[in-house]
Amino acid sequence: MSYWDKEKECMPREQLRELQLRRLKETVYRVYAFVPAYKAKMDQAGIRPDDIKCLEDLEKLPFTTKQDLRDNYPFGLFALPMSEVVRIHSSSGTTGKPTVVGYSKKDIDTWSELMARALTSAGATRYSVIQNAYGYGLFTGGLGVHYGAEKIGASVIPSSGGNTKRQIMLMQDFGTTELTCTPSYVLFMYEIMQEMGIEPADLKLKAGIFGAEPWSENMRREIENKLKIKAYDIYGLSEVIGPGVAIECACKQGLHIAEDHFIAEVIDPLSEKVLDDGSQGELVITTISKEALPIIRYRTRDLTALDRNICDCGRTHTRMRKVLGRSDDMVIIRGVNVFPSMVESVLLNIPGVEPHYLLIVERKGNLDQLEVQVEVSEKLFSDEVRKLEELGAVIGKEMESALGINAKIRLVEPKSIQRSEGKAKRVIDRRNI
Ligand code: DLL
Repeated sequence: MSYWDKEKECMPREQLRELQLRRLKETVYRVYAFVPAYKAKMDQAGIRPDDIKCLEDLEKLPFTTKQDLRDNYPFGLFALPMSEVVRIHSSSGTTGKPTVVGYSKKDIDTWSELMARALTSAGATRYSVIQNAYGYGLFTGGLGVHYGAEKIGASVIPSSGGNTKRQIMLMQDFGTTELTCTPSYVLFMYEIMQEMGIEPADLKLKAGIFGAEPWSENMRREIENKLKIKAYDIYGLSEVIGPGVAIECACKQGLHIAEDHFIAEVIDPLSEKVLDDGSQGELVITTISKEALPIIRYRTRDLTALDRNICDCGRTHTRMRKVLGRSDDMVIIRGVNVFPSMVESVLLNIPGVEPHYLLIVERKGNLDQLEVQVEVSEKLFSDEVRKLEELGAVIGKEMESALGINAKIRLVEPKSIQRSEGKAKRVIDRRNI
């Protein structure tokens, strides 16, 4: 087992809770004093900073949502003057104004530390050659990973997203040992490798640190088998800091949340009540060390469950289950909640099915219909129609028994579904148009 900062990562829980409480109190005082929008919300809820006396008091504080960030666009939630802000990132968002986040010098240090921990947890060292194919720019993936990789002293290749043939050439020529990108992008890279006649065994690649979008255990198996590497899940979001909020260790039994910097809760998204550990709900995060943009009880919209048991790796930080999906990506088909990752899990258990799929939702009359487009292997596609029909029927049946929904299955030609160099788009919802 390798740790970047064993003292912090394996800190006894009592000590960790003390640290969290101290930092939480400081954060609440700071936002109350310096961010008018937080003061207004707390005043409205009748809470004063002094009311936070123990960690359980966190529940008394109001939630923060993406809407709050939008309402205070661009810098209204910053707790520092712009002269102290050294970096601005932003996430595009599909509708409306982007979400803007800011960092002080210390925030950048914290973030780099967290990314150093994350990369070390996935086995990277100063001898690693890390190819960072997360997009550089306003997206937090590129620069977030970059600073952490430099911090551990690895050799970083800032390849950013795209230009896939060049990515593969770099991997070959520079001897990349760790690859960082989205899970959908690594699968696309694999296809191009095949076209170029390059076998994973020809490469030095040992591990990948994949995140920024949901991916199932079956997808992990697919990536590990195809690329012959270990695939680790990394989680994060711009509003909280970026990548590095949570990372898997070698045990791969959930992602350790960096609890010396964040407090995690899981709530029922409807009643907004805090749920017990182990129950699935929406992840809510409070930052307790951020300076420029502290955020209180941020509703991530990501669905997961928490496990506070100490992990076999020795880390004491709470683990979150692999994210099932974002509530925004959930489609409700005739009353059944369906996440793309659930469909993915079913599909990837069926031989002949490729890990490329798309969910299309339409409303016909008053009825919602789900079509799942699935790519099949080259071999199968050129086979008899009867075989394809049989496969379609098998997928339909598996989907019905696993998810309880009746979907139209459309088998499509290999490589016909659009590939992604960043976050994959898995759902097209035509109901709103
Ligand atoms: O995606 C930060 C990041 C970059 C994470 C690189 C990991 C690696 P945003 O663009 O703000 O930030 O998007 C955050 O992406 O709320 C989740 O819905 C989703 N997400 C991020 N990591 C995972 C993951 C970055 N490992 C949003 N599994 C989050 C599932 C993830 N979903």
